[in-house]
Amino acid sequence: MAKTVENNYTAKNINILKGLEAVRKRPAMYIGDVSSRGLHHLVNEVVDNSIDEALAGYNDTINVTINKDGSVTVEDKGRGIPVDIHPVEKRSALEVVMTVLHAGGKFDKDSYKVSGGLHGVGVSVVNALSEWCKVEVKRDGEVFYQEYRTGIPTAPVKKLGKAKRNETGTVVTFKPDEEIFKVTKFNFETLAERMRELAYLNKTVTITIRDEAENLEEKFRFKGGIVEFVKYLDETRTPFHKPIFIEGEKDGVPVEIAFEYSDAYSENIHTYVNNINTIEGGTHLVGFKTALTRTFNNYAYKNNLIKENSKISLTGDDFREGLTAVVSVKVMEPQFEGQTKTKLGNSEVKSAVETLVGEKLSEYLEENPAVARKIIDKCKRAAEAREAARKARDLIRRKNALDSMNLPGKLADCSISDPEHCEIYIVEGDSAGGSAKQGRDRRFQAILPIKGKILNVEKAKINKILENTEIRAMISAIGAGVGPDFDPEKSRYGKVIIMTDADVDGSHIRTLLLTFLYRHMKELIATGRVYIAQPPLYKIKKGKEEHYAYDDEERDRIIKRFKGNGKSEELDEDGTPKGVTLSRYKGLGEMNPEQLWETTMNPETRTLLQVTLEGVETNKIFETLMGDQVEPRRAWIEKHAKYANLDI
Ligand code: 0RA
Repeated sequence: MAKTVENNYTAKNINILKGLEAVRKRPAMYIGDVSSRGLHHLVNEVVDNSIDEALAGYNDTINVTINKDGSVTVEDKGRGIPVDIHPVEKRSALEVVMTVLHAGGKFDKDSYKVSGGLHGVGVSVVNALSEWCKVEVKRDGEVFYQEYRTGIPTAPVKKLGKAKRNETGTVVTFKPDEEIFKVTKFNFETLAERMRELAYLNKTVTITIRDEAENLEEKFRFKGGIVEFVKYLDETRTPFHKPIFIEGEKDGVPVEIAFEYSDAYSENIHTYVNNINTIEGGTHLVGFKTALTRTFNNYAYKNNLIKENSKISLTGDDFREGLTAVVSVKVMEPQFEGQTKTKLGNSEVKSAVETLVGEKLSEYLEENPAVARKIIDKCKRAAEAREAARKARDLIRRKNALDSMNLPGKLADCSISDPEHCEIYIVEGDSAGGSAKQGRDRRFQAILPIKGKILNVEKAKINKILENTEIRAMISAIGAGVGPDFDPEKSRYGKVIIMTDADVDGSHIRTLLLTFLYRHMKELIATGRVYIAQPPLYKIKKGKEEHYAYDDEERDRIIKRFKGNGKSEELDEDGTPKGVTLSRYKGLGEMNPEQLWETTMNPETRTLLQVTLEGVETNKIFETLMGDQVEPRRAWIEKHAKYANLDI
């Protein structure tokens, strides 16, 4: 008998090792990637568990600390990970949760599980990808402890002593494994942005984030929840009423929505399912939009704000101009779909949101006629502007200028036509465009050179935008329409890659291009089709050996290695060891076609930065960087001086 148990135990251990090995072998399958994004995802994964405790009503405090040694600590006051001996596994539940894949351990069925997407993979994944990890649990009046190396326990769970009266909670500290991650340095701002968002979405929780190395700290607690979130998003705009707040539960779906209108032109809707930002939208968004259009239209007709015989008719787009909204729903078994698995598919959520918003918004409008009138006036103005924009588009379309039947002369198209396998490089300047045309693989890579600074679409009227030669070239090359007509599925390329010089001008041009795509082809970004090429910054040469460095850190590492090989400690004028030459690439034009292919365009060796709409700052960043007001722009650049290359 004892033998069987022992064998079982061994078999279980082997399975665990296999599980951990699978995670370490293919980390990207579990956390998306092993770049900075995946690294920060580790923290989110642990914090999600602490948030789950808050949603279950047991936790009001989360403290996140970036420690001096590069590890991160996440502390909460939840129930603590269970520690009782697991009846089947015959060992502490704590060890099971920390080492078995998907044992994330929501033993209670009625919690808001997070499935699909990148979230909800469980703390065991964080543990497996950490050089070391330590966890301390306060539960049942005692303190329990276990430690791991690359996910494997170094010893059984032990008791450290008594916990203070009634104190419970979990403290997880982990050091991401340098053998797995390309970058292991945590960025305070990146983490703070997500913590701020979580604090807005979960108004009962206080989240503190500290950086011990940089001596930074921020504390987030928003009693007003998403109402405060909307105000924060609209900080740079002038709303003309207090946020409208709708809350309730329909068919078992809790819904919370806050929104307001301002004098802005863009639409700014953020949707969440179980605290996950659903960038591609989905049924909750559709339900909200449908209810908004119908309710406002009904109210307007009933109150004679739109005449029966009026020439203008108000469409959904008109009711969303200048709208800032946060839609947050909780779904038991969410189905995530779409290119980036951030689109909610559950059909029952559409009707839940639609019904609730229909009811509550009608009530609100009846009770606040002055606000209702202001909003509808604004929508009427939007309809007029939309009509003017449509005319401008039609005028240009009649000349076939936006059509992919009429490809721009400067485009060097690729020979195959399956969009999934094709990519277009939008390249700054004719000379770099020339190198790219010669260096590319013409079967699947198209090149569109554009001239210098394109138009700043944040400041221009729609007819000016559509008359701009460079912008028209992009629209017809991509071939999926523009503005409200844009359809990402029609894109002639699966990847749209922006390739600019690694200098201030290049960064400006990249921002202008991104601003255009963000405002007029947003779904292209939301569906994960927009990328930024990463040309090297340096070439380091010693004898016949040649290396490229993509940032200063890598440059220093390579130089150090060369130094290690050399006998002399003497240095050249440029700080490199004797015989080593360092050259900085100022522009793409300085590379010959072979070098450009090898360093930046060859899919086997290049690094592409995918542009995402993650985080709530995107809209603000564009408004700040590209808008009219100089002062906020100066302040932003000053605050983000280090990241002024706009790594969105
Ligand atoms: C498994 C089950 C329960 C909670 C947790 C895990 C849990 C995990 C983490 C990770 C960080 N903080 C955490 N807090 C809790 C449910 C507990 C119960 O049923 O008592």
